[in-house]
Amino acid sequence: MPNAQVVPPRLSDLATSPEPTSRRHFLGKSAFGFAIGGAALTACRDEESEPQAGAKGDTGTRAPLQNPNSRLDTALNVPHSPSTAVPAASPTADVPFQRFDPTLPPLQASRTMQLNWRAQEVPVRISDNTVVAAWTFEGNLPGPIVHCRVGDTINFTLTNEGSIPHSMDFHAAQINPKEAFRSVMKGQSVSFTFTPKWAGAFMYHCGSSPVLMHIGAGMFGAIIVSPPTPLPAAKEFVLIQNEFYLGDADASGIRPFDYNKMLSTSPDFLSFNGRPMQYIAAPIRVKVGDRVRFWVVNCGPTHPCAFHVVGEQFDTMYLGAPPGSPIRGCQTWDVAAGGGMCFELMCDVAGEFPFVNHGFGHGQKGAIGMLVVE
Ligand SMILES: [Cu+2]
Repeated sequence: MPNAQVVPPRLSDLATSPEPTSRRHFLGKSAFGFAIGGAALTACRDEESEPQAGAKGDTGTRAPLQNPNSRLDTALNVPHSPSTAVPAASPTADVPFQRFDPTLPPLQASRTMQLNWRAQEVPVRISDNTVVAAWTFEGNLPGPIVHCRVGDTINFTLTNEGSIPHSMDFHAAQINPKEAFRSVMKGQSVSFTFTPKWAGAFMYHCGSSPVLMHIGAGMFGAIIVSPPTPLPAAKEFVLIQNEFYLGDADASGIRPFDYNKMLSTSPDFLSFNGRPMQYIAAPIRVKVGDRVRFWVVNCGPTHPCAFHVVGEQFDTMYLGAPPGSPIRGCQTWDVAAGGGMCFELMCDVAGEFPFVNHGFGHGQKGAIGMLVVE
């Protein structure tokens, strides 16, 4: 079921889970040698700010949703005041956790796609104890997964409902960025049309200045372009890696994104599809005999993703646009920040197979999930 409600992992629990038979424990103590816990997650736990009891409901006031670094956006040199212009946010208790469905959406029959999206600044729950003040496309982090074909016509319109300038940059487009990817102010829209020329897994993101802040605060996602001739039948999933650089929680328990931390390039958490370790709590499930195709897009904003599936090998990994340039028998491949690649494996062994960023300083901060083959 898409976006089914599940109990998300507490990031802090993963360091201390006492349950000897749980998947968390399996990951924490497994012989694979990538113990969850230890210094990295202890540091995360220490830095996490739990919502203060009573602080979010006693007065009935609603804290403004703001990223202090929004003032750094000078793309259009228009002064703005986040403290008055940003809409009020709900207390964190009102923000539900939703597992991000990794399933690649089916292709639509029409060869023309109309996308009317909104840039919105809204809180997003990334774990049961962390809500972030996200800047989003369509109210979620990542934005919607787009699936189209080479040669399709994509008519795109972005309407800015946020308080500061936003924009859209599709890596699948060949277009004059100065015109199409320009920033628009609150209440304004920008429209453009493009036709993907190459198959592959492509990033999209807000390109407003400073780009680091807009990507880092949640304005990113994936557009998957299938080749003209369909690839072999497979269970297809999209994994979008991102990093979180967070400040301390405000009175309502919402954590802003921290631009100086982004510049430092030492993230608090990473994730696949916007929720650290969500596919440990609710794994991706397939059957023995299934071919699995992972479209991995690394939205960064900074670090690479050394994509690997523990206990498996990729029989095919496409270095360029699928089905061209296949690499056979690959164990791990780096997906650069701003890049995307397509990995395939045959699930002919049953079991629980962790998929990870094998750069484990990042994997242990949340870029890890579980593929269950039944
Ligand atoms: Cu933006």
